[in-house]
Amino acid sequence: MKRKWWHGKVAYQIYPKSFQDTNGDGIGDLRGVIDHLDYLKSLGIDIIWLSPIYQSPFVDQGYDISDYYKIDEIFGTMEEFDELLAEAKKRDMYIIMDLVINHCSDQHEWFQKALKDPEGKYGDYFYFRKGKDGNPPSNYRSYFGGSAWEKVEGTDYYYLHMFAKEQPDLNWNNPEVLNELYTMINWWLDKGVAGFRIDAIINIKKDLSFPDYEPDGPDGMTGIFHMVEGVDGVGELLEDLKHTFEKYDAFTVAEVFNMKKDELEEFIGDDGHFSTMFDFSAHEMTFGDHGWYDAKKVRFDDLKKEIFHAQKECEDVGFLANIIENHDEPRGASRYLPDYLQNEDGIKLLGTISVMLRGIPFIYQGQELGMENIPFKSIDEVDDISTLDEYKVALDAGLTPEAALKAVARRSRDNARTPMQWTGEENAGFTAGTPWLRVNSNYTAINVEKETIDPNSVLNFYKKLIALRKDPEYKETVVYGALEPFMEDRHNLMAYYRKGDKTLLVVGNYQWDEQEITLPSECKKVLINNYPDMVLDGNSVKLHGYQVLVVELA
Ligand code: TEU
Ligand code: CA
Repeated sequence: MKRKWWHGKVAYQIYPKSFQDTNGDGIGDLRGVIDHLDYLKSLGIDIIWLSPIYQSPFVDQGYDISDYYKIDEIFGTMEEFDELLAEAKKRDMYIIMDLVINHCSDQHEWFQKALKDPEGKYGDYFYFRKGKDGNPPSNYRSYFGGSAWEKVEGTDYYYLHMFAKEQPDLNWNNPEVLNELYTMINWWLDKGVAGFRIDAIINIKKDLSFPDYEPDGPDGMTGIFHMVEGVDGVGELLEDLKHTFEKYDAFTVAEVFNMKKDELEEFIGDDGHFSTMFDFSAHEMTFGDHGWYDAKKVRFDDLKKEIFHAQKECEDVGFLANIIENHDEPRGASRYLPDYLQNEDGIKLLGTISVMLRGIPFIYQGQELGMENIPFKSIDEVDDISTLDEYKVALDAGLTPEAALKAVARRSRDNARTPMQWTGEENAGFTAGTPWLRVNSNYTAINVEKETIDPNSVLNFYKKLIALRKDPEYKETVVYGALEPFMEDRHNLMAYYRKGDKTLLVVGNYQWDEQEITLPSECKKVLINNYPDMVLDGNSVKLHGYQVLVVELA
């Protein structure tokens, strides 16, 4: 594997709207990000991914961009963005932007022009097709529910939107569109952004015959992902993009779902289209067959199997970006730990398992504090477009309103979007005004201020984990060492080696009962421990409930 500048880095995702408000409008802003760069630096963060800050009507929280060259005024100004870049640079930190190019906003000038003349130049920037006998061109259900085709009033035309109807898909077969996108990408790279997180990229490849698929729900439609799975050749579309990134030695992390088995090398190999891509294997395990309401509970042994499988697949190919949560997922602490044990030890165990994997760790804002899901009191508290749709899906499936709320609350994207918890003061120190989304009431116990001074806090534990990745003595092993499972079949035990110039063993006891294991060789040094002690007798270790260790072996 070719060595790259980002291999040893640790990344952090900021959801700007919920990070820090500085002008009292209840919405996080760029000034708030600048103000906390030192906090992130002290945590050990190198790369910051900003969820979209471009001009947007916010139908899907900024993932609907109406001008790729403007900072939305709710976040601040371009001058402030430049200041952020400069301040990050001073601290040896890198900023990456969210690149949302499968679709734009229906308020984008391209789409406004297209609507006026679907057969004209701008009509070809999108996918306008005529309906079939008064029906949409095909039976696709969009990711956010309802038909993926929206009728243009007063014409026979429909346009394609894989997400909300306010997010029309861009036509990647039109060279003019690609030119517009490449120009824009170059413009941001010239400005000094270090790269991009690339949104929903697998969806850019369409089957232009737009075939119908077997309906998979009571609405008679079929999830549009069936079209994605049924078409090959996304890689061809990505070639030029790759050269653009190469020119700048940019770091890119792709959001890829529904990848074909043989595409891994093409995506993240030495000459791959992206630097890395997220490992969503844990997240994917909780997908329901019909919606969030029939989402599956994850058994820890299965989770472990998935993680090891993903690591194995990429061991000779490249690096995955490892996550526990992001802005589309519930909080890991609430999701991957059983209810009765969502405590600090469990949270530290999850964090260790993830951060010590081979790959690039991405920490989502608040994860380092052990932030948890928010108990929604009513569906009226929900902002997220996807949650509102899934609520409807659950009701349509016959769930009572109470049951439907409970089901979608577990999985809601808003769980991760509640304001960052900075202090124990009102609104967790996030805003002096009214927060756009309710602050989780646990903020008096879980916040940066409190955790900074508590040596045993989740925050200080994360600092140690990240510091270990960067420790000159262990860096080579943690970054490049092979990952090998240890005692893979032991129930409720997650254990793996990292083997480089040193041999490390990561062991986590995912249960309340003690568990005894025998180390394969002598323990030279304990590097990470979420308990004050380690019960060692010869080479045998008695692990406490939810104990996690990283040890150096002889
Ligand atoms: O998500 C794309 C995605 O593929 C979805 O699976 C998404 O996770 C799901 O709909 C959640 O309910 C990306 C962004 O991360 C997401 O926030 C955006 O809403 C979406 O693209 C559209 O841009
Ligand atoms: Ca603000």
